[in-house]
Amino acid sequence: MKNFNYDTDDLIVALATPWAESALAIIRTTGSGSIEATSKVFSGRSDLKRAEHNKMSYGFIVDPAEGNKIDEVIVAVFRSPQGYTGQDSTEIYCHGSLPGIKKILDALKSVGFRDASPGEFTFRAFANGKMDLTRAEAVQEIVSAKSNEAQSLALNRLSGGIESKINEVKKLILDTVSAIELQLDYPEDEGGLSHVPVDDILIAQEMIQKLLDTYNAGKVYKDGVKVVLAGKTNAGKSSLFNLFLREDRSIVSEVHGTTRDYLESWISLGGIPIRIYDTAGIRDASDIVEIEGIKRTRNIIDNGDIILYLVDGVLGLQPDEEDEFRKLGQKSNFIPLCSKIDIEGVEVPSGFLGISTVDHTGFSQLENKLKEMVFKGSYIKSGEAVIDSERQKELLERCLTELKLFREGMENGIALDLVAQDIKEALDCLGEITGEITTADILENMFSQFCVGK
Ligand SMILES: Nc1nc2c(ncn2[C@@H]2O[C@H](COP(=O)(O)OP(=O)(O)OP(=O)(O)O)[C@@H](O)[C@H]2O)c(=O)[nH]1
Ligand SMILES: [Mg+2]
Repeated sequence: MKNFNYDTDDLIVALATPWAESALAIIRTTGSGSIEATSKVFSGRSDLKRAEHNKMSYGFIVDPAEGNKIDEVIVAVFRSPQGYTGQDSTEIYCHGSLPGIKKILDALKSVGFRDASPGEFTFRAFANGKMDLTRAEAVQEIVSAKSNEAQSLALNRLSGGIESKINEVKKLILDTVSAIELQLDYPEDEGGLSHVPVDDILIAQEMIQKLLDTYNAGKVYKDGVKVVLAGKTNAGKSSLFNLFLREDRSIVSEVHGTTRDYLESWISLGGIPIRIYDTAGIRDASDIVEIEGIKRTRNIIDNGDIILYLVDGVLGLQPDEEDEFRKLGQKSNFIPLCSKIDIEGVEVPSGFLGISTVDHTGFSQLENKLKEMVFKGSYIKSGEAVIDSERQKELLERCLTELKLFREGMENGIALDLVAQDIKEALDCLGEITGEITTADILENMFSQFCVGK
């Protein structure tokens, strides 16, 4: 941990709320001596230096040199080893004025604070043993969650859902490791290898596999699903895009080629964050702007998770789109839609889902079909520990491989000191997940993705 360039002893400060005009803003500080340092820029009825843990003090932030008032504030004090980081910390609740925030930050920097790097507060919490790595990862996930469900799943991880599952597995493996070590130390002991609880390893493997099975669903909640609206010009893509968003976001008109670039937006469908794209209608274009728009559209379609292909219900499938339609139809994540079915005489061809953006016919069926496709039947039960971090997934897979090697080794009568190596490596993988074993690179990579102030 020494090479990791986040110092854990100095005084850091950051704005924890967005850098924007608002009713209130929160500036947080941490580091040993941060309460004393904050008190140098605070003037109130009571002495901040003597404030108890978890207590609020009303007063003013003042310029430490001149003593001029900068803002009227409330300061919360958190004393080591309590509080988020485990170090002395303060939180300043001030007015959300940009010049005011800047003056407070400058005043704090003049008394010894420096700007915090991304994730530095959480890193200190981890370094001081306030949380393991799975919880630290969950902190950022909770901040960036894009749907109710994603937020709840992250909250479960933050409360230690993954950590406790990993610890259960770890306990099973540890029991086996101890039995092996005993056997290695006293090989003459009666009972021999029968003392090694190999069946526990089978249970551990099953538990890890169960956790791994939650990865895809977890990833869906975290990263969302890319849904692309595609089709010829005037098919009704932008109208449907607006219906999903429930706002007039994309321009709709009877002019062919209205949408020339793609638009994207986030929506939540039954808790699943969906990134939905409206695209330029596909046709033989001569205008260079439209040609570029269609090129981008094809790129978006190639990278989409689910394609909703609209065929104009009035015109039916056109000869010049048949190839495109057939090609896309080979993808498993393709939903053909027949638009404008409110218009008299429009008939929905077989295999198509009819939809109208005027009277919303077919819209809830479309939503259900999308949900079905996203989960392929594997819904997550609420309260279940779900992994969505690539890092955790890779480590669990490695752990599983090592356990398999260990069991094969035992079955094939490989020397005990050799199979012991496999099982210890499996244990190390679990240690890396929770952060007991870790390298500077892993930490740097993880915490640098955090927001400043977290
Ligand atoms: N009656 C009816 N008209 C629709 C429906 N959906 C779209 N329209 C009309 O069809 C025309 C084209 O709609 P858009 O949503 O702009 O079509 P688009 O596919 O985005 O077209 P481009 O941007 O040109 O590719 C507009 O005049 C819409 O009002 C529908 O469900 N029913
Ligand atoms: Mg459009």
